[in-house]
Amino acid sequence: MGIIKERFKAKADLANAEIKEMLKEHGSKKIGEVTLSQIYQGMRGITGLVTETSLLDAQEGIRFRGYSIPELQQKLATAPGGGEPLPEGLFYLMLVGELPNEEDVNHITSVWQRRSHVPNHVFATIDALPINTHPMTMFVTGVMALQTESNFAKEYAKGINKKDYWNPVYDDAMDLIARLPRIAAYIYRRKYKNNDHIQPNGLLDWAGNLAHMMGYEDESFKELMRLYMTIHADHEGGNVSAHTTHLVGSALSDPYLSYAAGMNGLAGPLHGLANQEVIKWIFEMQQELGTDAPTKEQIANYVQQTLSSGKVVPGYGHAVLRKTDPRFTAQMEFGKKHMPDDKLVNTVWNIYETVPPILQSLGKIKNPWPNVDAHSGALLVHYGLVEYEFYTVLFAVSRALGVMASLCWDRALGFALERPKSVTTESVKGWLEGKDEIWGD
Ligand code: HAX
Repeated sequence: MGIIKERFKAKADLANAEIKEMLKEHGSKKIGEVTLSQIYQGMRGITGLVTETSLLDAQEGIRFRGYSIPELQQKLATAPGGGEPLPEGLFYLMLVGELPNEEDVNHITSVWQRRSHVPNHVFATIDALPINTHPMTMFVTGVMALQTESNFAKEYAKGINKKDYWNPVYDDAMDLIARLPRIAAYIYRRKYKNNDHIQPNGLLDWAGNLAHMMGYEDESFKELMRLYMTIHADHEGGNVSAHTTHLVGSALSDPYLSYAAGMNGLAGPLHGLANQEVIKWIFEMQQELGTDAPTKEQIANYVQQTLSSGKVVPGYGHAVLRKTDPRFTAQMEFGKKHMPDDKLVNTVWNIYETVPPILQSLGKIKNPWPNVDAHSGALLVHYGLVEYEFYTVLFAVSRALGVMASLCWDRALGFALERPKSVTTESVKGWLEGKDEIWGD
């Protein structure tokens, strides 16, 4: 057994015993109440699942195993001469539950390099799609084609003891993460660079190699990719991509199927696709106003126009957060360090000063502050990555770290098939009239 697999298994065994004990003693304790509004309005605030890898605080933002983003920037290993954390370190932290040392991080880099081979039929499947296919469709199609490689599916077909599910799921998780940069870069080069593909560089770290295969050799772009892959990885368990991966995995669909399902959710404009929508919205604003440096007053008018045409302002608002997203702040800091005079980046900062009071004045928006997607595109455009339809693919590569670490935990802890109760409005009316026998199971 590999060293990281062994450490994970030891941690999971301990956690399993602890949870069993906890449930024996406290299993019948109530954790909250559910209102009628909550079941009609997206289940906001209902505590309904366990995700070990990270926890979101509405005021503070995300913490990965207790560590905030600035703390991770201090504590995780960087590339030689670099300043941003290597996402390999975050993955180790989410999986094992402890901060890795530099050797652990290097070990994951080399494991992922070793496991990164993508079979040819995956590229052939992507090639079969018309060139105007959205990159997220190509990406999920590529992942589905890769499902032929699932260890879990093969072991299940042979007949595996349920105590051992975690083991091939772990291997699938590692293989899948290792292979995603190659698939993402292949799509990028196919769609936007005339099929001029770039071979992986076996000496580079996971995010650095992604940048290289996409054709971006600037060291500060590689640093951006390391930061980007770290901050987009996980946002506790209830968001659409994480929850979907967990839900589909609970049916014992293998990690490839579960991850592909989750990424179909990430491709929605209220979730991960918001990163492309932000840049599209800013480009449209620039075009309409005839300037690449709109004033705050011009921005305010454009925001009002967006709202009055019944659209959302992309990159603003959140279902859980109630403050500026620390993932936005981390990107802002990166912008201040690497490109303080970039016009588009400055426009993003001017939007940040303009939008919140306008959204607040509407009186209905619970969080007028920017989320992660409000900033990412402008940094990418700075380096020439202007093909904004591709942005959600980068998000998806990063999100694999969180959802795959969580899926390992789901199977190691033996989590059950997820199957909440649903009701009809007719049954709700009956319940309101006191006929509670309608709540069958
Ligand atoms: N612009 C305009 N209206 C907004 C808004 C925004 N940015 N954010 C929320 N609202 C509206 C909602 O549409 C809702 O309107 P109705 O009552 O008319 O339906 C009202 O304000 C209350 O919404 P809320 O309770 O504050 O927010 P929700 O939890 O329902 O939704 C969303 C959270 C993120 C979906 C929402 O804020 C939104 O649509 N934002 C823009 C899209 C976006 O940036 N998505 C990315 C979110 C982060 C993420 O997942 N990244 O991957």
